[in-house]
Amino acid sequence: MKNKEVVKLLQEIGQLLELKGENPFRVRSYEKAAQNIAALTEPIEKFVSNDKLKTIPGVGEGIAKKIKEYLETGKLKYFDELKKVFPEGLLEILSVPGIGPKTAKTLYDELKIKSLAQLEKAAKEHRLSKLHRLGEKTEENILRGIQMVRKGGERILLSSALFLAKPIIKELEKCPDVKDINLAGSIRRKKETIKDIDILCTAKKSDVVMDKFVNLPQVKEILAQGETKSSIILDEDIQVDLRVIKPESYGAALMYFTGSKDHNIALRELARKKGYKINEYGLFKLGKRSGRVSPRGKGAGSAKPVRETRVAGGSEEGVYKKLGLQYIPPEIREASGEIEMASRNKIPRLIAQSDIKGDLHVHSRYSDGAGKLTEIAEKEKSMGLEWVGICDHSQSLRVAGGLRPNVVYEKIEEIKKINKKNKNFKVLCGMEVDILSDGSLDYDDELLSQLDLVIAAIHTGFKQSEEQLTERIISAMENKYVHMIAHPQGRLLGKREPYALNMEKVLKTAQKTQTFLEINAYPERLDLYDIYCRKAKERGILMGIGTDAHTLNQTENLCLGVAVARRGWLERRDVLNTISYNELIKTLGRKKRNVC
Ligand code: DGT
Ligand code: CA
Repeated sequence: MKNKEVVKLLQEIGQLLELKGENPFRVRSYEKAAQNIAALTEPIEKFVSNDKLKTIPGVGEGIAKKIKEYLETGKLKYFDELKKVFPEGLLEILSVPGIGPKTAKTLYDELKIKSLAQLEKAAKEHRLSKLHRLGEKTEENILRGIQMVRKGGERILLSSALFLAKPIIKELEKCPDVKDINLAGSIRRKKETIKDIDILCTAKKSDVVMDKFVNLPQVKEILAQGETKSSIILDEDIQVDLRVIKPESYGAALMYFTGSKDHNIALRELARKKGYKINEYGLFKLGKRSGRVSPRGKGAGSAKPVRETRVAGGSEEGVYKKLGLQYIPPEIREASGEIEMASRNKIPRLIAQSDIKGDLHVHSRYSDGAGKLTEIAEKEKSMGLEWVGICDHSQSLRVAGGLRPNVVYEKIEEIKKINKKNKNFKVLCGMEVDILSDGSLDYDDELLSQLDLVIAAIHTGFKQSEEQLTERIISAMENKYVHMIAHPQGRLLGKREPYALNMEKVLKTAQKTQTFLEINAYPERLDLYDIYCRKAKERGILMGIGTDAHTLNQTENLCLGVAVARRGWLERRDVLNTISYNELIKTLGRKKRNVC
């Protein structure tokens, strides 16, 4: 699968074109194509073989041809020619968040900076801050950006990791020797980025499973093949570790390798206080007369062997229970109060995928999405949902096909007709309205009042001060027609830090104005993030999951939103997507009635 390579190629072409001063629409189409390919749930090669490349938004005739050439020959003449115009190393510099083509050019012209290492050196020596236009703050941001690029290279998005892991699990499950199998580590906890994929299983004969594992077609390199652990590198340069565990230890091992490390440390401490020992082999009662003598176990400073008896280990539930704890779902095993809550039986029933009835944020062909309204409705319906909020971009976001007011009215009419025809599925006419630099909205109240769903978002002016950005969001929330703030923190994982916001103020205003906050489930965003979801919940703020889908397949990313919600301890009642269409309409009307 070459999705990652193609994304990088298109992003780099976009950057070089921007540097050349090309038409911004052309630049944007490369960016958009790259973004949409990054979020694909299928290999790009499949789109080529099925002749479906042009169904991906942003991929027109020209880009499709380039992708084909690259996949067929491993090279792209157009890109090679384009690169010749610029110094080598420039692309590396452009990958640093906050360094756009203009800054890169200044750095080259004035300081002869041609590589990441030279850039880092210059920033550390404060040579950047002396340049015209670049202040100390930019210099700090650049240093942070360099770290992000380096870190970003080591970790992959949760969606990509799941995409790579699922077929491996499926293949191994087919092995008749395999009994239990599960993901562990950060991918099981659904962290937003993943370093490596951890898999655990039980098997009658470990060598058969290990053989199958290291011979999977997607394996690029075998790092190790052993009886209990094997490690491979996939074509995408991601490491996968498989451990074969004895059935009596499977639960304990799953807990240990799921982590988090801090959760494990806290559990170990609790176990110790209760007279147990916990490790990846099981939970053992210490000091009893009966039982085995620990092979390694000698009490600290004592010459007497410590006797230990296994009291649990086969299942996670069994281990938690013996420790006097309620079962703790993997997503909240982060040592953030879950153990104490579990000891008091206070772990809530977290929201589940099966609770979801709709998606609040999908783009259609009206702006920069690929699907027609009816196609989106059909797709969502086929996933068992009951409603969808179709929120296209507003007029000032021209590069993303923002809608002029008269077109919004056309969309309203079309949706009315669709809803009339459909009894069991409803489309909400929504818009993702830009919060402009001065905090005003991109449409007037008259138009906003006609919409079923208004989500407001910042797409420009990220470099404003914390005060300005916070004020922009606050003033949007103070508009009685704004239901929800989309991707409130504006980060792009591995590419752009969240913009400077005073989150306490944002949460306080959301609570006061009864504005909802989005959990944007676009793989690169996952924004609002878990810790703020939890804070929002504590304030009684309702959250809404939006996939921000630009293609039909991207609507399947709802599961990522559910993952973030679970990591944020959210329950069904905290999330708008779990209510029926009629309840939703009522809930959306509440702000207008109560607050403003
Ligand atoms: P990652 O791979 O960086 O995305 O995050 P994890 O959490 O998957 O970390 P990884 O793969 O290094 O280790 C998997 C799990 O193994 C981790 O979540 C907890 C457990 N673990 C690893 N090292 C230690 C350790 O030193 N002490 C304890 N108690 N547990 C550990
Ligand atoms: Ca891991």
